[in-house]
Amino acid sequence: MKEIMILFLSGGTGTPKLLQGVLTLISPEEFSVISNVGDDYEIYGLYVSPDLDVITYTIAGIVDEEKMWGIKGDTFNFIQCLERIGEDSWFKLGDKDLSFCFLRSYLLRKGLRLSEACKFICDILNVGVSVFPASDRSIQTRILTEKGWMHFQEWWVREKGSLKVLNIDFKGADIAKSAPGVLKEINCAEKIVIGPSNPVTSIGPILAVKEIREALEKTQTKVIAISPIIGDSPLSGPAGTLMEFLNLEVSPLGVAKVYESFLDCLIIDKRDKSIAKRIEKELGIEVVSVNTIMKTLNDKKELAEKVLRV
Ligand code: FO1
Repeated sequence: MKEIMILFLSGGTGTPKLLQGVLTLISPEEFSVISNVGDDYEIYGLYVSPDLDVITYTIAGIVDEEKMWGIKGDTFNFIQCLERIGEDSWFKLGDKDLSFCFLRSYLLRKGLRLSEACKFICDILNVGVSVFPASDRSIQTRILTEKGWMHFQEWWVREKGSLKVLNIDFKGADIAKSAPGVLKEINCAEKIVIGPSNPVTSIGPILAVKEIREALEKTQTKVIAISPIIGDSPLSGPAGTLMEFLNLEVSPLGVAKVYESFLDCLIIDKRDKSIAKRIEKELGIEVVSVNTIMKTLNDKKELAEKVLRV
């Protein structure tokens, strides 16, 4: 039986870094994670789930901490072979990373659900934390550009995020149900934390699942978010460009607006103290300002301590 239950909603990069800090403070049984699946991408005949993987690899202690995707010390023989035969090789999937993606694809082909395949991989890697995909159904983040609609990975990695965003869609989200266990986690959590991930393409597809958004809006549990935006720029990734497209102010206030209907407290960076009053006044959301830049393990631990204390 779990004692304290903290539920994290996570994309890649920022929230997994925070989880590294959380792991220094509480045991894996005391928290669980719901992952974005909007970035999931079928390439080279494999089902790649970047956010599920970075969460799992981070908790297992094998993530490539410099990139915050892939496995540390991985080799790229497969990608080099593709290059040699003149195939597309822009999505740099490492060999060890590929083996887990292959296993997932194999299990899915055998008829398992994504959440079941995720549990298998977590067990192999001794990940004691319960990690859930937001949904077992495909939710695909797609971006409209002047070259037409493309998958998020094609826009972000292949085109280096350089094409103007004309529209964003979470294909399949309208009919997606939450994966088994997800609603129970939301309803039983003692605290819900939306990590410092991109509010549009990392947390957005999770919230696009109607059941999940409704459960967050209904819960009496305190919902906390950490702003991934400091000043007017994101800590990493395309959050700024995508928030601008949605006419959201690229600031912690813009982040608070995305989560407004269920958010109780927003943690912002101490450099943004001046915006705290606006958020509290305009949205009635409590604001806590601390250092949110996570460069060292100590930074991650200190931020995790503050999050657990709120
Ligand atoms: N990001 C890149 O910028 N370049 C890559 O070649 C790349 C490959 C890749 C392979 C597996 C994986 O799980 C993630 C990978 N990513 C790569 C990261 C990914 O595109 C995004 O950063 C996440 O989807 C955002 O959370």
